[in-house]
Amino acid sequence: MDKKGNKEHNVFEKLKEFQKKDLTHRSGRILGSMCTCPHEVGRKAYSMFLESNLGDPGLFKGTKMMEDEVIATLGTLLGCRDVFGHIITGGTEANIMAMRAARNSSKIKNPEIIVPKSAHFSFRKAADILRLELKEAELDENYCVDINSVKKLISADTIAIVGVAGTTELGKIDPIHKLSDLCLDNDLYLHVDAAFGGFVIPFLNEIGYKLPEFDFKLDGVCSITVDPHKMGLAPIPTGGILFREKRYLDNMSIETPYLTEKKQSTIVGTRTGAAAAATWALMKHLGRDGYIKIAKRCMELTELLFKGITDAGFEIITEPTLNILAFRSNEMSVEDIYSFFEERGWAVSISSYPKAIRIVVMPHIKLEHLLEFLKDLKSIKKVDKS
Ligand code: 0PR
Repeated sequence: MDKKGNKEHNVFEKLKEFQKKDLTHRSGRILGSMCTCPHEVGRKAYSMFLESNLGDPGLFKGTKMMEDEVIATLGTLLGCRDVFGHIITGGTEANIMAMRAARNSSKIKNPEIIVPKSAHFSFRKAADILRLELKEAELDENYCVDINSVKKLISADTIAIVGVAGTTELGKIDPIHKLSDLCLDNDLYLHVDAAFGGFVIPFLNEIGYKLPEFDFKLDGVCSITVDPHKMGLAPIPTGGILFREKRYLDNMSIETPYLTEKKQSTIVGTRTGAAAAATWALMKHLGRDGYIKIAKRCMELTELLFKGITDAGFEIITEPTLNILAFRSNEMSVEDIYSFFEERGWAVSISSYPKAIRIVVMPHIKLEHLLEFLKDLKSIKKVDKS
């Protein structure tokens, strides 16, 4: 640190230099991310509550009221108003909390969890931190978890099963109703990772998409991850964890002797209230209609991209269920396609099962961006042959 401070103006000039090196969502060049431009209303609400700490909620009673309202609204959206939970940093923390709740609610000595092969890597972190044995279930031909594979993995040490509603790489929805029945029959904890899908599936279903049930309407579902900082348009870091029963939070609560709350169940201690405020403001401002419009537009653009990629002669891995799609070519390696786009300033990503170029059509992506992308895609083959 400099001994003497610098003029604010000079500091901000330096900040701008750093910022210039970053990509922006607004440019439409980020095609492989689940983040997006935070909505203006979320930004404003976030900056209003910068000093609010939900780690000591007695000091910030208004913010705590907002968090409670946000949890109830998310619960209602996901099939049960009377849920218990918190607004936290994101899907990783939510998944770790869910696995911790499941572990602390069981008496098994060497606990195991079963997750689909498609599960986000945050479950590996959870398994590592919580010393859980992680077993991976196979996928079916539609890249959803194979229920028979899950059944085969159940042992006397299984404490929880995970299903995903909106897989990270392909946007698929596991057969949660089957997992729910299985968990009810075997008295097992079922966690649904809807970090991505939680802010899309309910809205698409309202306009007739007929996507499968995945939420608390299914009796076996014990907890759900739902991230406002993905399709909810909230600023980073804003995640959500919902539990059907309060005992799951109680089973992992730690006494907090000198705070305004007596017990704390979250992993993070000091945690921003701004995330709860931003989510509260966004849900109030956009309403269900606003989110329906956003989800519908993303799906329409995904369908347009799907058609464009197919017409350009590339192979789509699977028809998109949500606003994520992946493709490959039988003439060119995925790495070469990736480099081709990278050289032209596009940030796509690579999915792993199977290896393919993955695109997430987030709300910051406009028609013009996709048309430009498709133009570049069509030129690949010419470049490849020359
Ligand atoms: N669960 C699912 C289904 C996810 O897709 C993700 C993240 C998580 C949990 C973890 O959420 P947090 O990252 O909020 O802890 N999915 C994205 C991914 O790994 C996150 C991401 C976002 C990655 C933007 C890159 C990026 O540029 O692909």
